Amino acid sequence: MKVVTGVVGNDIHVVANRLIEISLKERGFEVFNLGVNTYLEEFIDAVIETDADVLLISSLNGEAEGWCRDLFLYKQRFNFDKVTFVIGGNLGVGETKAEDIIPKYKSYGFDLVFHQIDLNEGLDILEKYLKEKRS
Ligand code: B12
Repeated sequence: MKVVTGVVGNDIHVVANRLIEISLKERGFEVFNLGVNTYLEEFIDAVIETDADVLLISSLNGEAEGWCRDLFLYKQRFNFDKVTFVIGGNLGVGETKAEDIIPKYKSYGFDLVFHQIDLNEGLDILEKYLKEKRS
């Protein structure tokens, strides 16, 4: 399965991004890592060009909301039925609660939202979700 990943917007925190690439490869995914400082439009282009199954966006500085809220517009424009949209990391600025944050990102079109969740826990849930989607 193909995964496009990277860190959204003006965010330059790179360490988790490297770990995500390594972990996804170890789990058998083909990874297209766009790295830090990547804008939503660039992610969408890459998903189309690679015919990806998953878009996995990471955000650490907490500013993803502003960069990602147009996802639903791209989902209206292109047929992304087979694509699973995932976002994780620190999804708000300052002290934020998952129960406030997750519904917002879901309303933008993300299928799976991981706010301050360990990477491997999130990837386990992603794999389970993909298995169920295929069956
Ligand atoms: C190193 C660091 C920096 C370095 C980054 C160097 C680099 N090129 O990577 C520098 C000094 C440049 C920096 C800058 C800034 N930083 Co900084 N930085 C950190 C720090 C200390 C460590 C981040 C890190 O690398 N951790 C190691 C990785 C492995 O852990 P992680 O990032 O937590 O990632 C894990 C999870 O988040 C998760 N995860 C991540 N993505 C995803 C995706 C999915 C799908 C899943 C399931 C899980 C997942 O998996 C990872 C592994 O378990 C953190 C504080 C901290 N202790 O975490 C602050 C922190 C991330 N930074 C912060 C801030 C605010 C900034 C600045 C805005 C500061 C400023 N005022 O200038 C700038 C932003 C720059 C920018 N444009 O993005 C805040 C973010 C706060 C928020 N979200 O509310 C933090 C949390 C510090 C704090 N407590 O305030 N930073």
